Amino acid sequence: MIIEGVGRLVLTVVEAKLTRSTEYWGKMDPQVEINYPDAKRTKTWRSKVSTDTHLTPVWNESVAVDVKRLAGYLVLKMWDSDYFGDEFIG
Ligand SMILES: [Ca+2]
Repeated sequence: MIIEGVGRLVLTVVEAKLTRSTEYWGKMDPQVEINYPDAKRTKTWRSKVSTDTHLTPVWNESVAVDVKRLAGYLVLKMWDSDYFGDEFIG
């Protein structure tokens, strides 16, 4: 996590090392979701899907959050992208 400038929190999702696969066959396609409170509602940001990386996904993506409106918790989730609906990893 990098704090940049005044009033902006820049969250950078870099990489992960997963300890299990949720696929029966084939490679995982992990994606990171960040939920953050912005004023009176929760906003959701999702990274791109990391393909062909299986258990060692790499994203190197950032999202900027307005700290003045941030009043609560950041919730990070990871999903495996699937054609018939994404699967929750953790
Ligand atoms: Ca998948």
